[in-house]
Amino acid sequence: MTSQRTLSIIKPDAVKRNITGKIIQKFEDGGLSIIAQKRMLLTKEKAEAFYSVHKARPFYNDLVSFMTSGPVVVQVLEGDNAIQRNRDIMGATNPEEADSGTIRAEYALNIEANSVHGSDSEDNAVIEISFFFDPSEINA
Ligand code: IDP
Ligand code: MG
Repeated sequence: MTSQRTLSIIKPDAVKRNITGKIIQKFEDGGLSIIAQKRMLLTKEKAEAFYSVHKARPFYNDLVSFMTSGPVVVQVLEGDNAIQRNRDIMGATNPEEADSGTIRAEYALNIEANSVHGSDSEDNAVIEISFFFDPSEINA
C-alpha cells in the first residue's frame, strides 16, 4: 500500500446543512487523515478554473453557480491509496447510484449538489492540491 494525498471539497450544500463534521467522520472512519483544511467562498473565476475540464458539458454553468452559492471546505486527505479510497467513501456521482453507507448515498441532495468532490487520479490530485494549498499550509 502506498500513502497518497488527495484533494477533497465539502460542497456548499453540505456546509449549509452543517454536516461537515458528519462527512469528516466518514473520512476518518475510512482511514483518511486531514492534513490541511480551510473554509472559503469560491469566486466565479476560481470555480470556473477548477472545473474547466467540464467546460463543454451542459451542466457546467449550473455547476459553477452551485459551487459559488456558499462556502466550501477544502481539504488535503492522506492515507493508504487515498485517491481511490476517498472515491469509495464518497460513492457514485449520482446519489441514486451510490452504494449504501457512502457520503453521497447518505447526504447528497441530487447529482449536482452531491456534497463532496474528490480527485480522480494521481496527476489530478497533485494539480488540485496545488490549486488550493501552498506547500507551507500542508503539515503531514
Ligand atoms: P465526480 O464529482 O464524481 O468526479 P464529475 O463527472 O467529475 O463527477 O462531475 C463533477 C461534478 O459535476 C459532480 O460532482 C456534480 O456536482 C456535477 N455533475 C456531474 N454530472 C452532472 C449532471 O449530469 N448534472 C448536473 N451536475 C452534474
Ligand atoms: Mg470528477
